[in-house]
Amino acid sequence: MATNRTFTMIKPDAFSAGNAGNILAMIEKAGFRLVAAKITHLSPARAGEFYAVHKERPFYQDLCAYMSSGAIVAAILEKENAVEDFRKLIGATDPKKADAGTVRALYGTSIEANAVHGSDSDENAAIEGSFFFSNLEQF
Ligand code: 3AN
Repeated sequence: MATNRTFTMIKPDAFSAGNAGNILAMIEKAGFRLVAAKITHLSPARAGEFYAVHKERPFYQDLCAYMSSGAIVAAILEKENAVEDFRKLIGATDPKKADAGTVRALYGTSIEANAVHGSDSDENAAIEGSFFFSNLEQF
């Protein structure tokens, strides 16, 4: 995947609250192109695989249970400087600490249920995108 791409998930809290459309609109308004997107549902095992990097953290089990608790949107986004600009758009991990107007400040409800995921590096964006989309050369 090119380095002008990032990967996001609209998490179960935001999806079940009916905020997926508003969040996607915010993302497009900020200049990101939707390259690929799908509504899907992670099993606990798949959530565990996605968050394997956090395996040793105390919140890992809860995070996997939460991320497999309902439907999500998985999407690949394109924009110059995508990874960094998207992290600015979504705000800090803890919605209480996120800047006003960011996605997490608007739609997150807790540090765990923080509405969206955003890749933290170009390398992880590519890995995470491939986790959900197998035929990336078509996009
Ligand atoms: P970010 O998503 O901002 O990159 P990470 O990678 O540190 O944050 O954490 C991954 C996910 O783990 C977060 N999006 C959040 O859902 C959850 N998480 C992070 N820190 C905590 C915490 N202290 N307690 C519960 N869940 C957490």
